[in-house]
Amino acid sequence: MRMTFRWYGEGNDKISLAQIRQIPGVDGIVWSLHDMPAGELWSEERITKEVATIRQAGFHADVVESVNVHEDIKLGLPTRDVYIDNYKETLRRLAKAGVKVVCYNFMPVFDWTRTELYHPLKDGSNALFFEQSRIQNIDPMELIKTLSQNVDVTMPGWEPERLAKLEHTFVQYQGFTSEQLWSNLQYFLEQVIPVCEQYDIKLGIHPDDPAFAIFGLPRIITNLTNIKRLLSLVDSPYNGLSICTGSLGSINNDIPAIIDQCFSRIHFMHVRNVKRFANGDFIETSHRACDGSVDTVKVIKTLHKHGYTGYLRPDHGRHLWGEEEWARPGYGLYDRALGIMYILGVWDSLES
Ligand code: CS2
Ligand code: MN
Repeated sequence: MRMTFRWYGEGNDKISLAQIRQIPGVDGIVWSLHDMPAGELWSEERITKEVATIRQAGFHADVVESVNVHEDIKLGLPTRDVYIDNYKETLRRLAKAGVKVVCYNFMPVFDWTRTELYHPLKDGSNALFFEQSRIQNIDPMELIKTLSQNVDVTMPGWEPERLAKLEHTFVQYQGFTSEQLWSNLQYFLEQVIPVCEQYDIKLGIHPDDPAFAIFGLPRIITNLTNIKRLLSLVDSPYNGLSICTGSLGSINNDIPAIIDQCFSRIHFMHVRNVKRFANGDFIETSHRACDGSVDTVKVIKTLHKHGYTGYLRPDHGRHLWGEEEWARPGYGLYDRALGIMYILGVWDSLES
């Protein structure tokens, strides 16, 4: 297992590489060009510069999360081919810069969705929260406006250019079915995977978060059956997975079973915990197994049993010790660092 940490880049992340350096066990930075609109070609200069910054600080830059997929590709519009060509060229350039794995997702319109960013927990910290009844009764535009009011950072999938077009995008998705989404995903993978094979760069799709349809938009990367279907769309090791225990844990998935059955295709792991409530709400918790609904110990044991040598990172953490004042929602320093120590603690005890 190779421990990594997601970092949003110089001037864009309040956490520094020097701080990350002090977390035991982290040897790689998961990065992206976060200001790059989905569908744009990434410039070689920008890629080289970012990789150099990361390497100079003593880390590898093997994992990119994410290269976002343009909405026209998901919608299957005739204009998709231009964006797919850009995607292929970006992959070639990343591979040349030494990148090994690219994480992406195929969720219509939104990346991860929550109804509250700072929901209080009993211990005095706060965390991302999802409340079913609020999602059902709120207009998505209104939700986004409310959530982004007090946040001066851009969250993944909430980039300004996406939000600006939100109303129009919703109209485009009217009547859109999950089968259409599957077929557009297949079209995309059939084009892109041969490039991955040629340049030795692996794709790992991130599960949908939460793992069920919201706002009437289909979501397909949600459970074992669908993950197997995804893997069979193009049967190549380069068509792989980023398994996120928190996303899959938003419903009652047997994550160790998913790892068992799809192990050879897992290139990247996100480990975090969520507590599900009987009414379908869920809140993000510490990484500890007993704090949430995901048996994170069993997840780590299962990876260890298979001899996992791929990349892994802690995912969202709670906001601790007042860091919600400055940290990006879900991406503070403290709980992700604690999460790493927990994951490594379990791993090391298995090793010994
Ligand atoms: C996060 C996502 O929701 C999550 O679990 O890890 O923001 C993730 O980074 C993207 O969906 C990957 O494309
Ligand atoms: Mn994740």
